[in-house]
Amino acid sequence: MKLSIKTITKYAAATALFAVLATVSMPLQAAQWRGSPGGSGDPAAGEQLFRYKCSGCHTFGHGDHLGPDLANRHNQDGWLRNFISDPEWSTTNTNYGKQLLEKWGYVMPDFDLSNQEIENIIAFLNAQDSLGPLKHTSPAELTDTQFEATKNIYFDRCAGCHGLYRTGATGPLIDETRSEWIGTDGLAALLRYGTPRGMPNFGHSGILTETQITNLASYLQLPPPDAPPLPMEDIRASWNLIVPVSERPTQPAHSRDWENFFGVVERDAGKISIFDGSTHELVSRVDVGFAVHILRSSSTGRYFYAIGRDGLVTLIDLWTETPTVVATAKGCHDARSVDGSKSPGYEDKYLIEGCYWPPQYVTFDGLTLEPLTRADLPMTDIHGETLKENRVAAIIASHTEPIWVVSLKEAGYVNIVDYSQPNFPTVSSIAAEKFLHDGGWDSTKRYFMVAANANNKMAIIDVADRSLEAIISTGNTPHPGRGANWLDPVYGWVNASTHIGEGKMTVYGADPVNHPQYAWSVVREITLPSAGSLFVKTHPNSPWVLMDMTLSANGTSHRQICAYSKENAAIDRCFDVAQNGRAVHFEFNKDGSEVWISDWATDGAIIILDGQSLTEIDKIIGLQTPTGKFNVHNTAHDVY
Ligand code: DHE
Repeated sequence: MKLSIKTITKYAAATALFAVLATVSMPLQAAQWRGSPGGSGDPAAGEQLFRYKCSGCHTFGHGDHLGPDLANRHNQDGWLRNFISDPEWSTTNTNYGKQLLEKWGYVMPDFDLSNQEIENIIAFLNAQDSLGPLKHTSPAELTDTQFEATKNIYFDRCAGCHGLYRTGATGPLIDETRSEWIGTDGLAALLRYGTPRGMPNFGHSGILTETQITNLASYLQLPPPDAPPLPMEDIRASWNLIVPVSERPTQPAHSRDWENFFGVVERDAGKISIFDGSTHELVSRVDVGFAVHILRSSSTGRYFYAIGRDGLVTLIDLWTETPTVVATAKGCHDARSVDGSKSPGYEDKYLIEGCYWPPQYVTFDGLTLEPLTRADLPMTDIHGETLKENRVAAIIASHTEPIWVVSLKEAGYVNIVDYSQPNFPTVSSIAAEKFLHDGGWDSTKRYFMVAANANNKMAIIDVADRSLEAIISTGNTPHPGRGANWLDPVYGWVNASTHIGEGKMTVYGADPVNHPQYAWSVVREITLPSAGSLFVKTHPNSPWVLMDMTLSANGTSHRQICAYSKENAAIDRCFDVAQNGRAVHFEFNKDGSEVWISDWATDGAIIILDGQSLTEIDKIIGLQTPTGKFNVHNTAHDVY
């Protein structure tokens, strides 16, 4: 059954039940158990707990989900009791636990339940066996105001991974049919606690309230509303040239080494803080777009381009006395990527912004952000299927040709956009793999290596030949950032990705000239303590390849980073870096003698490690949700 607002209204009377589920003891089917509880547990309390905490991953009688269907289990209660009370121990020390890990790929989170709570859950499971599949709680009926507010929450928090039309990409498909199958309780539990596969715990971390979670779980069972276009006239109207080129300095108006500046994204503050990489001093803090995502450097490095999730591009001049915003423009309602023109003769001349919504890319003058062209994306994927949504993921600029390499997420094409031609046309469309996301250059800057993360693959594009070179299966949800290039003692030049869905760095040969026998094959698989990794990074002068485990759900690894020795081809150490939040993303300084890591928290920090010893040499505190960091030299020259 598909749910519409009308059918939801039908359930209005039952809806209030869900609202109280989170906080108040609620009998539901428990009336049928009273008087025959069985064991020392209370099945009614167990049902409440099951719905609130377990139903995100488990169904009762509706089939397997992220964990097994718990109807008619064939295990002894004793085993289950031990398993719930210490999932990590049971997974490591029992044969059945090992089988579960093999099958499901991760250890069940430990909810730290009391003995009585565990008894209650077991009593519920046993009692429910005779009652059949557990009925879903009806979704809440949303007023127009609640619907609008919830739509905005979905747009801000969920659409990036699941898509505006919920067709899935980095996160799974959650259209109304699948959402209805997961059910109101299951959706709420997922939103509340997240998953070991990388879904954030929006409730537990205090980002969403229980009411917002209830509304979102209900909203997901309705068809998605249509999203508006952004035509060229609106893009032009958004253009704000704050400092004309004629009023900007013709040489740096300060004596700092601006090529060693770091731009640090303070995501939830909507600000970029710019630090002097030589002295670690704050040089400037500028306003940028909502939930600012990343920075890219212009070809000369003089300008930073910031891209906000609201599609606002901000041009920051690093030559003014203190770095200053000189222009802004908005080419998308929702965006993640931007890059400048880097080919000889076109330095700093043009800019491209790729949209998550609408399906388009927009080009701008690189010095003023005057909007130049808007191009619709094709709405057919590599298999000929018609798409409702097609988002621009990673964009990378060639250093030798006047082209941008543009990944189309849902379509699975990598497009080549030629900025030397009038109207910036797409001149080549290379069929790669669906669900393209992030990636970077190989060591020669001929091959673009991009993760098709929902398909567990890396696609290798030969940009010089405009062809698909290879597809590599790497593991569960690869997420390399820009990736890392280094010389392996056996395999020559290699590149690597870590994974969101499993604790593993996969290293693949990337040296088709000197080591063709290993090129584009997996040559090493390096086990990490946890899944949840977002970034892997190195620098030509560093002995290390560094990786984070930002989304780890094991309680410790989210604070840590791991260092892999290039020389020994093994993990050397994993250690705590973040104190207040999660360790995320790396950036080396210009000469690779330092590496900067974010402690991603409301009261966040940048931890600066010595590039050789990896000991902490400085800490910049007082930053709000610092995420990505971009060194001018390394970003302009694609050093990673
Ligand atoms: Fe990113 C790169 C998309 C969430 C920090 N991220 C990218 C790229 C894409 C992307 C397409 C490649 C851009 C390029 O190279 O042109 N990111 C998305 C999402 O869709 C997603 C999963 C969900 C969302 O709603 O945005 C998402 N990203 C995040 C985060 O939560 C991170 C950790 C912090 C934040 O911004 O909220 C984050 N993404 C980054 C960073 C890079 C990035 C730091 C650039 C890495 C680099 O070294 O260049």
